This record gives sequence, C-alpha cells and structure tokens, in this order.
Amino acid sequence: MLLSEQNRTSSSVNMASVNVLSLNTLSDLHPKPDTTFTYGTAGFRMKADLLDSVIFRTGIIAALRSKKLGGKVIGVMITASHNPAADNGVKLVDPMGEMLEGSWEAHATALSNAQTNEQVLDYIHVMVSSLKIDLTNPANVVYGRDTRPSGEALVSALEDGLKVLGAQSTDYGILTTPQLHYLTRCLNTVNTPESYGEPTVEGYYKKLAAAYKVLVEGKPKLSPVILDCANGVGAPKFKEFMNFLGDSFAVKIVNDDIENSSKLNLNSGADFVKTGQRAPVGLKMTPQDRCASFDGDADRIVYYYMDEDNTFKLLDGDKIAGLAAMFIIDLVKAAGIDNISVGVVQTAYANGASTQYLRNTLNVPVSCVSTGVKHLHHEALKYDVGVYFEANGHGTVVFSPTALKTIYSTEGSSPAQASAVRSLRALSEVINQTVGDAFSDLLLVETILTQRQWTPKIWDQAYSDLPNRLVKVVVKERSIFKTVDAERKLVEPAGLQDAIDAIVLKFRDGRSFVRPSGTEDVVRVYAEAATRPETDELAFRIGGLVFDFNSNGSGTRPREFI
Ligand code: NG1
Ligand code: ZN
Repeated sequence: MLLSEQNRTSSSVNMASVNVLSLNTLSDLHPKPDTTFTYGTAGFRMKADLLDSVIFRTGIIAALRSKKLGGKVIGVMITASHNPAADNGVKLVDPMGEMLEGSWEAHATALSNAQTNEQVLDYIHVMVSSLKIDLTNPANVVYGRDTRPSGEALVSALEDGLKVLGAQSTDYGILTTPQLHYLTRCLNTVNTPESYGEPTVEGYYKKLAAAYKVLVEGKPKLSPVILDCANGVGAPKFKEFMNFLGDSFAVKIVNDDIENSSKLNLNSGADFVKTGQRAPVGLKMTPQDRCASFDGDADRIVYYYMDEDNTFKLLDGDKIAGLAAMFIIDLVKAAGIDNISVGVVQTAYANGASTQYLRNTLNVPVSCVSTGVKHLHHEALKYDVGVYFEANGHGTVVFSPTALKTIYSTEGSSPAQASAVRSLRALSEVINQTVGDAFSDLLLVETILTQRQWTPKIWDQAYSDLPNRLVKVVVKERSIFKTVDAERKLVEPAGLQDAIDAIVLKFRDGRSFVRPSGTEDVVRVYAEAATRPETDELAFRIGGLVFDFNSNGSGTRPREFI
C-alpha cells in the first residue's frame, strides 16, 4: 500500500526517529523472496528458509506495537508448533500475554509483503500516521524460540528488525510458547495490583509448582504419567520444571531427543496422536498406563490410555474441557460460593457428544466460536470462569477479576468449604491465564485425577465420543471458501452448502462442515455420525463434493473420496 500525499505530510513530523539509512542497510540484509505472506491464526508459518524477511519485518511491527502502547512489553515467539522440523514461524504476544490484537494482523501481513525498502518505509509511515503512533515512545520487546535449528538465524533477523526503531529487547533463548506469554504478562504487570508473577522462567516454575503442591497435598499419589514430548522444547523444559515439582509429581518422559532435529513432531506429539488416534512411536502402552502428549512448542496436550481389550482411547481437548468444567463447578459449590458461573467455549471441531454432555449433564452454557485460540480466549472472558479448549488440546481456563475477587475474599464457614476455597485459589494459579499451556494443563488434569483418585478410564466415562473424521482437500484457491456461523456454514461458493446439507441429512447423527485452513493450503472437512463406517462415508462424500465443486480440486482426486 502506498501513502496518500496527505498521510505523507502529516506523518513526516513523526518520522524523525526512523533512520532511513539504517532501515535500508538492515532491510538489504533480509531480502523478500517471491512469496506472499499472511499473518494467520498462528502468526506467520511456513518453510523456515522463506522466513528471513518476514521475521525481520515482524521485529519492526513488534517495536511499533510497543510504541503504540506507550512502551509496553511485546512478546515475539519463533516457533512452528506441531509442524515438521523444516518449518518455522513467528507470532506476536500482546502485553497481557494474549495473542496480537486482530486489527494488527493485517498490518503485519501488509508490511511482510512490501516489495521494496521504499515500500517498507512507506508502510511504516502509513501505520504511524493512521494509528497515531508516537515514535518518541520507547519500544520494549522480549523474544524466545523453540528447539528448531532454524531458530537461531531467525532470531538474528528479528534483532535486525528491532534495531530499525531502536527497541530495547531481551532474548529469553529457548522457551515453550506459553512461557513467553507468561513472561510478557509478568513484565507488564510487575509492581502493579495485577502482578502476574516473577518475570523469569524460574518464577514460572515456582508459581505453578507451589500451586500444584497445595492442590495434591495429602492425597495419595497416582502412578507416573507417561509423557511424550514430541522431541521438542517441552522435553528439556519439563525436566527443568521437575526440579521445582520434586516428589509431588511422578513422570516418565519419552520422545525427548532434541539433538536430532528431524525427529521433532515426527510420529509423535499431540497433533499426531489426535489426528491419527494412535499412540506415538517410542511409547509402549499397557492398560494400566496414563499417557499424555505435548506438541512441539508445548502449548497443546492430549491424554490417552489403552482399554483392557487393547483399544486405543483418546482424551482430547473436549474431554479435558469437560473434566475441568465438572471439577470447577463442584469446587465452587463445595466452597459455598453461589455467584460464580462457569461457561465453556468450543469450536465447531468439538465432538457433538461433548457439547451434549456440557449442556445436558453439567448444565453449563456452551459457546461456539471460529477456529483460533484468540476467538476462544476472547469469548471465555465473558464468563466468570471461562473454560476453553480446541479439540486438538489447546486451551485453558480464565478467571475473571470478579471471580478472583470472590475467591480471594471468601473464607468458607466449615473446614470443607475452606479447603475448597484453598483449592480454587491454587487452581487459578496453576492454570496459565494467558494462553493454552501444556505444562499447566497437565497439572490441572493431574490435580483432578489425584483429588478424585480417578483412572483415565473413569474420566472417559463422562460421555462417549461420536466417531469423527477430519479430511484435507487440496484445492486451487482456498480463499474462495467463505464461512459464517462460527465457520459451520459456507456462503461461498454458492450452492455448495445446500449440497452438503442434502448429504448430511442421510446420516444418523450426521454433522459435517467445511472451512479453509488458516495454517495450511487446504480446505478441511469435518464429519461425525453415529458409527465409524457412516462417519467415514460422510467425510469422503463431502471431501469428493468439495474436490469436484466448480472444478476447484487440484492434483489427483484422493482414492477414498466418494
Ligand atoms: P487451521 O489450519 O486453521 O485449521 C489449525 C487448527 C486450529 C489451531 C491452529 C493454530 C484444527 C482443525 N485446526 O488451524 O485448531 O490450533 O491450527 O495452530 O485442529
Ligand atoms: Zn503448539
């Protein structure tokens, strides 16, 4: 985008502190490849060797965001989460540890696609002028990265970007994504009434471990949880964390090889387990075991176990949400508190049986929002206590300031009530309030199972998942697929939704929806129905329909499509 003459004049006063010479020199070190970039649901994400210019420019955006917010600390995380080792990506974290405000995603996209140094400078002008950014404000940025080998060079690109506007910055080295979110919030709230904790990684461990110890105190310990770390950052970081958890936590870590980077997320990790509905490599299960998998940056977790007849059983994000909601409702009641309500937020990918369970058994309000944690987080803030999880295991529980005030001002009028209040307080500390956090969610689930002395099988009995299937369809242009109603209905291409509805009607308990992915160049088809064969048939019929529609299918038509 180029500047209008008017913008050029009005912003020129503010531009004194952009050193054009330095911008050009630094930008020349990070030339833009012939690729179009989009800041999507998970920030920028793609093959690592295409990201140099994007990360350089993300440094500029981070500095501008900080200046816009009067010097508040902005976080930058370099990771590609559950994607293969050759990918990488970058996401920005806003001051309270939440995802970057939606309207800035478009600015990040625009700046990343500027073709020349002059256009980069022009777009900085546009932002300064239209967003009224005072460039004389300080800029403070913190950053971290996962274990991907490409991370180190990308950090240098980021540092060059930060230099353009003279940002003060701190490199926190290798971190899990939620640790960076935690640090960002702590740094922005230090010495305020909203202080979130000590702004160090050690502070994070201390806070969570202390709360967990309160929650399991006096309860018989469960058998060790077998923990698949996807050969990612969760492995070294969870080992560090164990120094703080000590005897209170028993774990057997597998898939912890971060030296051989090609193993990252390979046949392991939360995404592999959830998508394939099977155990990761390197993890031998017996029916007694309770297992969990992190993803590559440790912000997702799923649990699983093996039934007596050796059937693999998945306890995904929906099951965790149900468990957490049930536990919190019971605790609030046990504490004698009657003015805290619990709500749950899901996406269309939540299993229909989980939504039924939440609504009809737990009697909690359930909202459905578009895919992407920022949508869930935002909606969860509307409840006193908002539980949100994506089916893939990314989620957390947020306590509103009013709920926290009630919890901290209640004492309880019996020992049982006082104990429930203590648990509620500790729960609000053990749960990462900024973002879904696999470490914190692991402690949350282990707390509940320990307090109840439950096996995963007992937990699983809350409801039975409807069989479901997720199918990817490679299309020529995924942007032509437009959805409404929390992505459950297509409005474009015209006629496709009617055709989908007509097929779904033929299946018992059938439900299916189609949406373009925000992280991959595919369209996703989700289907569920009463039985496995019906579910598969429904998914493959809709897959075929999408592939054929308006001849948008690209490449070979998958054999299984009907
Ligand atoms: P897309 O590619 O937009 O479906 C995927 C996940 C999201 C979310 C993002 C970010 C599914 C079906 N989609 O998004 O839930 O986690 O990645 O990582 O799991
Ligand atoms: Zn992740």
